[in-house]
Amino acid sequence: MKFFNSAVAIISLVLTFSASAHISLKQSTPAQEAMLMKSPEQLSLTFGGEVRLAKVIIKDEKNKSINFDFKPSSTPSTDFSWSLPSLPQGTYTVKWIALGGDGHKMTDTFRFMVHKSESQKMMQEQSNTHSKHNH
Ligand SMILES: [Cu+2]
Repeated sequence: MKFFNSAVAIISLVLTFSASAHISLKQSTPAQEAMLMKSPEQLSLTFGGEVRLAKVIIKDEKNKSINFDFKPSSTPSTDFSWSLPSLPQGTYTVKWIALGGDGHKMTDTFRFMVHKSESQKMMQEQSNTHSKHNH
């Protein structure tokens, strides 16, 4: 009986872990490693299960936070989106912190790039510097 109890405890622990691990970021806009030719209008996150978002931070390559209208979610959901301010050319890192139904905390980061703005695009095409990029 004692063995049975600890076996059950271990099994439920394993199940809890795998259930939490299954909730992950399924899709985002901009996508991970996206190379955009203009500033994205929105940031959207889609999770594989319902989560409460505790924090979403966007930082530029100088580690400066971008202000947008993020508010922690009070009700669990799978889809979130916010409008973004106009982002200058650069590489951005999105960090999110989410809580699963069991209170398990999950966090991850992804990157996207904003290339030349529309007005700079013609100059970009003339000088054809894209091949000199090192990413
Ligand atoms: Cu490039």
